[in-house]
Amino acid sequence: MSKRRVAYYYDPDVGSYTYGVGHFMKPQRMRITHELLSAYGLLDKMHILRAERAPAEAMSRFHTDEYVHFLNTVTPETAQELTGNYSRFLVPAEDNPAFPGVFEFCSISAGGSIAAAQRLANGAADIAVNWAGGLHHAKKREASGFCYINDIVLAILELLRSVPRVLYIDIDCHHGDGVEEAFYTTDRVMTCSLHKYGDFFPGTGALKDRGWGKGKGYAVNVPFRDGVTDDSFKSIFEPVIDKIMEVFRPSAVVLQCGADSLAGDRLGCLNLSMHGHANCVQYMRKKNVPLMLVGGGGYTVKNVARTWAYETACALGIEQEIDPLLPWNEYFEWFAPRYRLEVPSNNMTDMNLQDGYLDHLRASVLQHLSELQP
Ligand code: V1S
Ligand code: CA
Ligand code: ZN
Repeated sequence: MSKRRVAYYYDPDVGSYTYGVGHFMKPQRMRITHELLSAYGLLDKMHILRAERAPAEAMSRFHTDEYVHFLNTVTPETAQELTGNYSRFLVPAEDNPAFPGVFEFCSISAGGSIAAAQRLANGAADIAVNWAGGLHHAKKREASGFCYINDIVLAILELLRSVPRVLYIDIDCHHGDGVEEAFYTTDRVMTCSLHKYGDFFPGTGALKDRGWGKGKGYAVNVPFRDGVTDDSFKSIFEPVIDKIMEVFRPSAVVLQCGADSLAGDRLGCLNLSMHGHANCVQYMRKKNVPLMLVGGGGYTVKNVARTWAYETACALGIEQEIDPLLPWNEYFEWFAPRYRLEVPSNNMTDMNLQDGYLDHLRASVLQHLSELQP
């Protein structure tokens, strides 16, 4: 397997922002991931880049001027008034608080993904990584599900300036609704989200939702039940991706690596091990198409850092050289008592294996995709 030029976007300030005490989203996870990369000696093996922070004008390529202006102005003190008692922009406020520095945090996240897209588009990198990105729920005129600015939509719009077709793949436990909605009526972007579906946020992403107008067939949804294992996930992911590569022939791929699909996540309910999750990165790398990796969800912080560090090694193609025992690092005590890299799966029941659901799901998605062929 040949080498890949990997560009890694990281802003050392990103870990200092906090959504507030008790909120599940912890920007500190990017700092811990970075520390693991440093401890493993991986930073010397890729281009480390600090992107320019995205200005308001760049965000307005997708979001409304009114919403971007609001985000650029709001403070914890003015939030109630500027949102009309939380009736617009930040609904609900518990999910999407107006935390101090929210606009700068969004500028870092979006700036990284836009710069990553530019680097892929101009051919200076084969794989570009922005673990601060992946905020897939943000809508044109409002925040949703801990996401304020949709860095993924902005990155895809940037790629579309240079390439004809972009494939978006989303392995976060939640449906990638904001990205799907943004490109629902176009055949230039195919979105494919795998997620838990049924009595689960955000409630969208049914198998039958497949795009509209020119975009009919270009939205792909894989709605899982609780407890997906590595084998179940792989048995759908690989054939579905192979079929998409055949019928859609993307010129670039954006892979959202939300880590709440891992076993033991505080919000998720799937059962992937680190290796099962990272198989998606390894599989896409082998496709030899410009590839962007972004973060997303992930609420058991130590496991997010483990997985994104390992997936960075996968991007470099040196995962075989990674010591399964964690090297000493600034956050070493977080990894007690095992001090190992692996995130194991657990013994929860895979509800997808009941009543032939998994086989039905795979067959349905593959059937939909075969209808796209001329
Ligand atoms: N599941 C879940 C969940 N938990 C919370 C939450 C709980 C306590 C807090 F202090 C703040 C938030 N919110 C939710 C979900 C949103 C999940 C977002 C996932 C994001 C991602 O991983 O895909 C990408 C970064 N929100 C809801 O379920 C909405 C409510 C309906 C229930 C929770 N309450 C707090 C708000 C309304
Ligand atoms: Ca998903
Ligand atoms: Zn999620």
